Amino acid sequence: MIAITSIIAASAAIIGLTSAAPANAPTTGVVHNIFAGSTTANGGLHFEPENVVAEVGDLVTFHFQAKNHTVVQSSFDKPCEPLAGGAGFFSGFNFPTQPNTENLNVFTIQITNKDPIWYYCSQTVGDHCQKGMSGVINQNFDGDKTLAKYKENSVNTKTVQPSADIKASQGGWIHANPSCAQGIQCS
Ligand SMILES: *[C@@H]1O[C@H](CO)[C@@H](O)[C@H](O)[C@H]1NC(C)=O
Ligand SMILES: [Cu+2]
Repeated sequence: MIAITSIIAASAAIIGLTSAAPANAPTTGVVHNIFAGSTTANGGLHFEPENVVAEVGDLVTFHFQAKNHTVVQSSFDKPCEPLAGGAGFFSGFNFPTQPNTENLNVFTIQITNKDPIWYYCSQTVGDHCQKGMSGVINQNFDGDKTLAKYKENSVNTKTVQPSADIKASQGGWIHANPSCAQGIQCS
């Protein structure tokens, strides 16, 4: 687990790729790290871990690995499409990464309620979402809206980008990857 202080320190030194600053909401100090592009699972078209339980005030940090992935918030009902109304998060295409490294930057969101958060990778070259590159935070484990079902429903969809400017991130913030200062190779 990464201390919240290192996240805040890292975000202060940022390159300003994204407009959203860290939310002023109270934080628990808990950071969940999710790795986009695991080289072992599903040919790298994978978020690891792809099913996370997080509390209100926790942070979720996406670390990008090899290839050129994104993370986009979606609904369960419309896989591979952004959440309606433009309210969801989007990392933007800002993280092309060399094999066996992590990107120099990460994308962090804050959990503000306990509703399920569905997300996918919007890379169309190679149809990442249709091939199962998706995940969930706070799935309702009593219901039938499962991640397996989301992936099944993804297969015949067409990926939609949240905005015409595919680098325009929203709903979270881009900041220096704290792992790079801790011995992880970054590119
Ligand atoms: C990343 O993917 C996007 C969308 O397919 C593409 O426009 C962009 O050129 C890619 N970047 C690199 C460095 O490959
Ligand atoms: Cu991807």
